[in-house]
Amino acid sequence: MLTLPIAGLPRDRCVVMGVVNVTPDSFSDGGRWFDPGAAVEHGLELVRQGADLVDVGGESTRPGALPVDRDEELRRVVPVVRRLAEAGVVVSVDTMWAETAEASLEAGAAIVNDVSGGRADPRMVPLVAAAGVPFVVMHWRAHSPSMQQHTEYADVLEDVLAELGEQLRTVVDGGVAPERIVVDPGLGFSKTGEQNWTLLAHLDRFAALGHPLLVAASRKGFLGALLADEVGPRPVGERDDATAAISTVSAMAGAWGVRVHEPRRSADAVRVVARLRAEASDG
Ligand code: PMM
Repeated sequence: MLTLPIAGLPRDRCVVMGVVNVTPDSFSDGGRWFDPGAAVEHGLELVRQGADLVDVGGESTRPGALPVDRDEELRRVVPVVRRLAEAGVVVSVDTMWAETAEASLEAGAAIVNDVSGGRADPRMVPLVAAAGVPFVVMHWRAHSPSMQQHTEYADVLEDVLAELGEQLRTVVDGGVAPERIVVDPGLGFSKTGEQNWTLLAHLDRFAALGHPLLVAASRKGFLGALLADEVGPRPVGERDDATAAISTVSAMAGAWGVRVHEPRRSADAVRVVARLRAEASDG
């Protein structure tokens, strides 16, 4: 298992990243933490429930979501990042925009999580390189309004690995230290439910890219479809047990981290896996 040099994070097990969406429209929890005070309180609650770090985002990336004005994203995210960092929480900022990333780093964020892996904003890679902070590079093809029109692959696993590999080279060529890069298969981003399962079945291939691996399946639509009944897909708020199952699978595949909305179950899951791995390596 590859880890990241971030003070305050465990290095001996998969870390749990709790999600705070400061948005009115995220699929999983849209609107609930839109008020900055409520968002900060929610971030602290996630830590009490077992999150090792908190990912703060101000722009919904669900399929079809419309882009947010840059100033609005800054207004949503930066105060929440600042207050959580001041409270001693390790914060990652979920943004595609260099300006928001820069202001968040100044406010105390320790990681930049860019779902576009530096493709949306040409200023992002130079900023992260200069700041010397860890950078999450996710597999990404297009912005939210059109991303589900880009789910054509000859072979989803090989194509996603190749496209992600190409983006990793761009990011490294742009000056980001390889040991500070986290890779993410980008579940649900220009992928159908079936394609997500194919990628999840081969997490070892993503881990083998040589960077810490982040898996973010939490509450996503393909879990709702898997657990559907005659009424329809399993509602978003009732997908946390399945999410924790994916956290188990991810930790067993050697993931550095899992990004989840409900950390308690995943915090337990990653501890079970760490204990078993320690036993297996002792034995
Ligand atoms: N998914 C969402 C948002 N941010 N970041 C990374 N690195 N990987 C993801 O898969 C990812 C992400 C969308 O989910 P949300 O609306 O619940 O935050």
